[in-house]
Amino acid sequence: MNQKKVSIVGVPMDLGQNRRGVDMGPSAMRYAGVRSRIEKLGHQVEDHGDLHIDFSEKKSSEKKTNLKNLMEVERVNAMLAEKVSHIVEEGSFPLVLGGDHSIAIGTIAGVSKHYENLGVIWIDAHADLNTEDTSPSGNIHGMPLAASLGVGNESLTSLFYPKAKVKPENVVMIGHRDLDQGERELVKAKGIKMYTMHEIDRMGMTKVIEESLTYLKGKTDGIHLSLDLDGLDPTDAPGVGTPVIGGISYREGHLAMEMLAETDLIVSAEFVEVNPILDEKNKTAQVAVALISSLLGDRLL
Ligand code: B3U
Ligand code: MN
Ligand code: MN
Repeated sequence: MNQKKVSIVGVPMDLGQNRRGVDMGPSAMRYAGVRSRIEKLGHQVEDHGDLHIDFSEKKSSEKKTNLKNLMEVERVNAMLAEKVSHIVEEGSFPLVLGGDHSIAIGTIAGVSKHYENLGVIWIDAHADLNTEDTSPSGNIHGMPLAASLGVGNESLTSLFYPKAKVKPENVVMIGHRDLDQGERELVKAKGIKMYTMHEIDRMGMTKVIEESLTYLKGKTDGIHLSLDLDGLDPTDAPGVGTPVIGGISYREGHLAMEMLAETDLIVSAEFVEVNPILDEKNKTAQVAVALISSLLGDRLL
């Protein structure tokens, strides 16, 4: 793999969901050696530290909506978009460490400003395609993909610039096994390409990634990887807020990352939902760091 400049941004956000602890995700991944692992691959790393989250905002007055902590989630995502956009401008690879998945709204907004047709590969147990009308929880971490497609509350869809950030035909979803009814309907209505665990079991991860890249190649000018650690099986990634049995194995995860690395099409990535409080001896952060390393070109030989 070509040597890159990689810029790490930590986003200790936990306001997009109900369980405390995911705010410690960036720390846990740093503790697991994310920087040195990437440097060992020959890349130049700059760690921008963590964005500041105002947790007290939780109790303050909100816009009239059932979206939890909307104002602070919106503020942090706007800051993140700005930061990520700047990193892309500098010719560096943004690597965003979460934090809950609501931060994908900011990451994708920042990257997509520089790409007419940004592709997105979304690896997750959940679809994150809810809106304030379909969400069973009001948790914004269940909505970032919908928001990036321009669907949902305007505060989220118009973040950074007032346009949809990604086109539905430029999205591939992988690893799903927990969908809400509104999400199913949106996948069908928008014709989004989705490889659930069923397809992974039937076709194997190799074919899933090959097909995904063939699907995105040609029509996209760069691909963002958004990886929710709960896409992996809870035996391999137990430290997540909403584990769902029957997920992607450690080996399948690595295979996917290695195949993505071989293409050189990935222009940015985020690894989210690591929750050290629910983890076993930082295992999930270590898995995340190992996957990051594979995505950036790590090979045995
Ligand atoms: N789809 C549900 C549950 C959920 C989404 N993302 C996670 N859980 N991690 C929701 O609340 O939108
Ligand atoms: Mn998610
Ligand atoms: Mn998830």
